[in-house]
Amino acid sequence: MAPTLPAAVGFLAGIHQDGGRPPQRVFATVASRALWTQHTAGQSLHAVLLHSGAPDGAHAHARDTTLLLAGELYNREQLLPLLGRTPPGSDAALVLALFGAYDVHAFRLLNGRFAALLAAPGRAVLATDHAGSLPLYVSAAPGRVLAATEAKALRAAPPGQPLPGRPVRRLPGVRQVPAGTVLDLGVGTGRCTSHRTWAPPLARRVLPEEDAVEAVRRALDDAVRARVGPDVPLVVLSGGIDSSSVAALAAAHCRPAPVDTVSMGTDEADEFPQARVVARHLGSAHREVTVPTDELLRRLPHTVWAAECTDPDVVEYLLPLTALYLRLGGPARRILTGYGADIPLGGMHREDRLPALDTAVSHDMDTYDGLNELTPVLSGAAGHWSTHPYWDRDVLDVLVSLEAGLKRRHGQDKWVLRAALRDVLPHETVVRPKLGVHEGSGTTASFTRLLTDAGVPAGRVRHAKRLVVQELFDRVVIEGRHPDDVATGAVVEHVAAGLVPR
Ligand code: AMP
Ligand code: PCX
Ligand code: MG
Repeated sequence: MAPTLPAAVGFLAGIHQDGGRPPQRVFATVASRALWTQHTAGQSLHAVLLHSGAPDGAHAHARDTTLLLAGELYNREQLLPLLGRTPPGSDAALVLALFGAYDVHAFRLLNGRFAALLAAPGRAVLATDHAGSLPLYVSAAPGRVLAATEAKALRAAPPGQPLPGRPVRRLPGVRQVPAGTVLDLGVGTGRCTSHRTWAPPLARRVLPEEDAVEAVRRALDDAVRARVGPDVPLVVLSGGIDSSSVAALAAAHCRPAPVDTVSMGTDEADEFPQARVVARHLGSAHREVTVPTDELLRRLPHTVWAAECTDPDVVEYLLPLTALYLRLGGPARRILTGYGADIPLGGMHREDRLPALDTAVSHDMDTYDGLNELTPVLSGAAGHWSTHPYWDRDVLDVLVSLEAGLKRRHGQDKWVLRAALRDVLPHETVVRPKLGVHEGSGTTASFTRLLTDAGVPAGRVRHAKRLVVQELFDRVVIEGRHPDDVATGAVVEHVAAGLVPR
């Protein structure tokens, strides 16, 4: 039986021409670690793989080239015929074989959730999936390249040279490899060439309603099927159209076994009744988890530690999910979410004007990179593996490119998705407008109250949230402290005390 989790869920690796070794092996991801070293053609590769029992599937070797792959591919069947020989067993072997045939352009072929490092004589190739959904960080200087799936693993790296990519707060030598990008580095020279392998569609397609509905249904069904895995997965279910659609399609793929679903609420707010309607309709094995608000707020450091994100809005979206993952317990699970549907569909945009909707979609598709919203480390900090069907490459291509009038239609938001799933969900679920997870769980309200209780004026709450998140980032990423040792309350007090009156 294939394992539930990918062969590896993260790594730290160093390629050195002078016998050096990579620094810090600190990760938020909870997993077993496999260490290995390889010497080829005057350079050494030291790697730490984070895995769940079968690390050999995460690296592949051919002649003098080695590939490390964290994560997984979702279009293996499409790719296998390209190779025409004995099918490579693991995703890493498949990517290495494709690299042999296409070089860096192999990464244009992949639909997956992965970060990859390829070491060849004098050459280090780093690649992210189309969405950068598994973050990848790099630090390089002539003679050495360090790469890791968590920035904190590189926090003590010696100074690096300028590289393309996103700067990381207070880590001057470290860059985040952009989404859908391959960096091709000369290990000896430090010279770097960057190749973009995916970009969000800019054009919009005009389709008859039924064709759009069918395209969405087919793409989403394929994406869910590719992510279900060998065991029954767990779907994090709010009862909104996004996660309910994923749960319905996953349930269909698992039948006759019931799919597992879980809903999260707090002592202040929940959407349990709405989720229950869906769970009952699908016959899922459903669980409700109530996280007390003080525990929720104590998970702020864990959220920043896992996501390595300094955007306060995004941290607010991710906090309730992180708190839920940390409460799940039990063996490692494959978790499916509805996260990300609102970005290509303009679901957070609650008004009728189509130009404003497409402005929101275009803006969000221009700005997602580096936010780490989809990072598997959020669930990885609890030993689980999450995956998000709406950010499947093919689903995203379809959803982004539909003209805005298919997204907002007949007075409904996300109309095309609602229409695509109407035969497998209760009518009330199909038509229900929904709050975001940060609202439905009371997260935004309780974080705001924490700040106002500490004396932050209402008009400065947004600014204060930004400062709190930055300070948490400095404690748990830059200084490398464990989030259990960082008190949200103390950071809030510090920020509140430091706010200069306006
Ligand atoms: P949202 O778009 O705000 O519904 O949140 C993104 C995703 O997070 C949803 O599609 C669900 O998969 C998950 N989620 C949101 N709220 C909850 C909840 N209360 N319990 C469990 N999962 C949730
Ligand atoms: N979401 C959204 C994503 C939030 C917006 N992110 C962005 N613009 N990069 C979703 O699931 O699509 C909620 C809570 O809604 C998180
Ligand atoms: Mg949603």
